Amino acid sequence: MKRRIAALLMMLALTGSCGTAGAETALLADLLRSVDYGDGVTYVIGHKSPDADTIGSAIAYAWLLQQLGINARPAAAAEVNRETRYALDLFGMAQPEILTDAAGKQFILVDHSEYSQALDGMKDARVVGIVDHHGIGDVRNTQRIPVLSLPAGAAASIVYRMYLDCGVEIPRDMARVLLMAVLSDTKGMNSNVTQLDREAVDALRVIAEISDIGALYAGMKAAKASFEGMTVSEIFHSDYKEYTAGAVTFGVSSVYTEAEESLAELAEKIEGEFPSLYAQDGQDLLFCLISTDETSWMIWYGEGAEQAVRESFPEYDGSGRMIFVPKASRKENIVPPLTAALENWER
Ligand SMILES: [Mn+2]
Repeated sequence: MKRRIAALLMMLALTGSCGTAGAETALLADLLRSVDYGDGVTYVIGHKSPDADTIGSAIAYAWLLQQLGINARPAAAAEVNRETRYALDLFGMAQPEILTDAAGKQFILVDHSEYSQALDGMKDARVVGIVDHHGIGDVRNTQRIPVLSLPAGAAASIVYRMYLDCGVEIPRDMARVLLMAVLSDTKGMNSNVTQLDREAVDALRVIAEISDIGALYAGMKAAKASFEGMTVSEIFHSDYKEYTAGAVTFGVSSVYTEAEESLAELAEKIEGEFPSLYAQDGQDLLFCLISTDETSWMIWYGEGAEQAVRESFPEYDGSGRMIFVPKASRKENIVPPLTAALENWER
């Protein structure tokens, strides 16, 4: 009963503070509130190897849900990557609490919807919502929960839209982490961009009070490309995702470097460590996409990995590495053909 009253008060407060929030715009807020969240905390969390979109979406979506009277808290599956840390430091904001085991807890997932990319133990957790831009994963809950997936360059662009649809004003700090997130996933609005991302960035840059988004993204990119003091395993895992296709599991790392001349050096280093990375990750196949702004090199490891490349990329020349010009996107150019090829394999 107390919760109900608190929610009603919150609704009144929102309606009072935001004159434009009419009956139509409050519909999504009502639907989000209608879920049975129980008495405990609901963690809002993104995927493993957290990137800027995963972190920005978790922080901003948890904040939105808090405004709706929901006991939501942002969380992360690991330390944030360098790009994200750079931006959060710049904004004077803290990284979310790090969780190591999902079992027994309650979650809303952002920026992923597959168990293979979720915090360990997620199959033994309760998932009460999903906001994603990667299609539909295998996370299950047969109860009535809000699941929102849209064709967007970043999950954060969807979260931005949800603020509008809930009639909740976006504060400066939330605009900043959302902007950080969209710029990261769209490579500075140069990749995977949809109309939703454009609308989000146009609005967010004003609220965030960040006039030069090019400079913000350049700083993030430079931080990401700095491998100083990092082991090869840390470089490989700084942006690493795991997938399942039929009976085959595979991991794909994406490494960004600013300098063309570092491509060969990085490829050699990672190839040298592949046996131990392979043992560590427990996947059937490993791939690594090393990119500059212009080009990508793909390298791989594991029995059948080269065969998978042959089947997925008919243009592969058999040289042991594959070069993409212009650069390739893991999400757009690498994972879909690999998945399609590997789905027919028997193991
Ligand atoms: Mn994303």
